[in-house]
Amino acid sequence: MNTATRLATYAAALAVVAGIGATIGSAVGPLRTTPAAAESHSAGAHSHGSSSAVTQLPGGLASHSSGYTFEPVAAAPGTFAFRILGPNGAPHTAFDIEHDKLMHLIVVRRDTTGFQHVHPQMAPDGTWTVPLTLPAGGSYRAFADFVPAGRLGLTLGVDLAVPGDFQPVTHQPSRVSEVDGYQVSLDGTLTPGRVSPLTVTVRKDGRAVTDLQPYLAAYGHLVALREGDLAYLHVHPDGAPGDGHTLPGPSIRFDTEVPTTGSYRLFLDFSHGGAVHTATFTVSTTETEGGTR
Ligand SMILES: [Cu+2]
Repeated sequence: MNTATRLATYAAALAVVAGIGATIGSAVGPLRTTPAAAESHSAGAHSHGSSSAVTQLPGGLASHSSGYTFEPVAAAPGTFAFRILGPNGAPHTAFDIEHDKLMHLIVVRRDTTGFQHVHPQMAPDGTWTVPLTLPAGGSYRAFADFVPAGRLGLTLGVDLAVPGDFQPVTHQPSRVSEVDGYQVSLDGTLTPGRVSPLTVTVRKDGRAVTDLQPYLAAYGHLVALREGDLAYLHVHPDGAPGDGHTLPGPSIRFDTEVPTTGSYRLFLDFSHGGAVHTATFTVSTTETEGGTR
């Protein structure tokens, strides 16, 4: 498909997405990354010395990377559908499980409100579908976080536009989140280019929660987005349920690495009382711990 055809297809497909008359936004073009650098989990990934200068970007900034393409397709109202095209241009169907799932889809409005984390199902032809409603006007970013079988993990992103009034929300630094009757606090500092331990602590009605339920093979799942461009950052829980030393709360530890100075929005999914809750934080690399508490 040439670019014009492809964009026309996107527009036609997205007009159907969730019945919202969406059109494609500014999905950026191919960007140069190396598979090893693009999604490396190692703190030293930035120091691979080489004469070939390669732009190393965090995940989620491109719809195409390392040979794979995130392509929305037409879907019934209230449903989002897409394919991941492989290096040969055909829909890719072989994926490895990561955090209990073959595919993680994160959708958030570009002002980082309305965060959703869902798990699409794949048909044999490689088409993924998931119920999805985008409730308010604005430009949204959809992230597909997956691992092609036998390869390194990737996060690809596309924009979804929803017509309607848009009132952007700004976020002040915040290390305490109130959600569904829970009080969730965040400790730790973000240091650019270094793995920084972050600890979240979950309380309900002021009492420590010590019976968190496993969710996505952990007691919590943390997504970090850089404010300004929504770079998507991998965050790894430290310890897993059943490993003999990780307790089911009240604290959950994460190893977080942010690439640059700036402000980051953090979204913590945790499971308790049979439901998944999402706590939200806003942390700047320049603030010192305790400065805003
Ligand atoms: Cu997920």
